[in-house]
Amino acid sequence: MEKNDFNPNAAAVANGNYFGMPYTVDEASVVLISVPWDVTTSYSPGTSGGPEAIIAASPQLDFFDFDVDDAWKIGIGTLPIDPEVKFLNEAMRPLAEKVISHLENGGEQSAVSADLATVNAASLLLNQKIFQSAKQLLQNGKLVGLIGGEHSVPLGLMRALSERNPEFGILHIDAHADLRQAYEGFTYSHASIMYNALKLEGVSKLVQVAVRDECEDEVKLVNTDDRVIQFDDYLLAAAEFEGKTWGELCAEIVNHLPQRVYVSFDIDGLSPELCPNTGTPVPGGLSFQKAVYLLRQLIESGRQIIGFDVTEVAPGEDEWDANVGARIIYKLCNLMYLSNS
Ligand SMILES: [Mn+2]
Repeated sequence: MEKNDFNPNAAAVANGNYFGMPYTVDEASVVLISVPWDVTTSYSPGTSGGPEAIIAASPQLDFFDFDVDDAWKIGIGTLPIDPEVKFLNEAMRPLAEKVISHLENGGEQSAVSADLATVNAASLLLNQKIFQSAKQLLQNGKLVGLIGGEHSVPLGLMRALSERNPEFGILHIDAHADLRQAYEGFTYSHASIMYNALKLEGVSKLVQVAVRDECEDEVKLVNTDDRVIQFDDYLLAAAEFEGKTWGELCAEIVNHLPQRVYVSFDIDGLSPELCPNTGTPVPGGLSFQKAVYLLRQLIESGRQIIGFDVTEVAPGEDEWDANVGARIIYKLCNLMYLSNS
């Protein structure tokens, strides 16, 4: 794919597309779905502004990729933000806030059950919309990435992939295990995405990296479900303090994954200075270089990235969070393309 009038060495133009890419969705090989949604965010909202902040910040990236030749020619397309999703998010957020503050003040869940039911129905509708968009794009031969929003949003994409892939693993980079069976009454909570993902038929493995904040029930699930392998942040740090290299640890992580891999990248898996405005920051976590090295090793091993999400990027007063998010997204787009060609 070539665009004769596009100069990848010049400053990119802000044109509403991720990275200022000059491709339509039809022309693109990789298509990004934006999901401005932060309804169930419990601590600090703002991730619904993630996609627009990343689109605004991303044209400043250079197109050269250290792993993929002529990366800009891959064709990364931007599916326009669905205004109905934005509207639904704005309508549901106040209801969800009411529920969250009621429960956090010790109130009974039964007193807010009507509001909870409304929010859960809206989340279900969102999941169905994302599923339909993703299914259509996959049918058209596109590779799909999804940009949140909070971490509840990729379930529809995972479901669309599950229909086409009888067996795949999830590489899950996150400060949290996200294995709660509903959180604060929200069936499709940001804290439940992997609990819900494990119910999809295609998901044969869940490998978690950099987790450092989880509840007893989540640990119990990790210890009892053979499909779940957790490389928690303390275990990773201790191994390195005692002489193991990050390269050796990445080989162990990758070895647990099947051939086909979905990457679910919650930005708070990184060290919090790389995502200071994210909804639920936690000390510790991966450096940018460690995360990129892990993704590179995944591809080096011959595994195929069948889809990905990057979630929980929230804009702050400057572009920093969005800048970091954009770089992770560009790397994932390029490695996904490489692993499928
Ligand atoms: Mn998460």
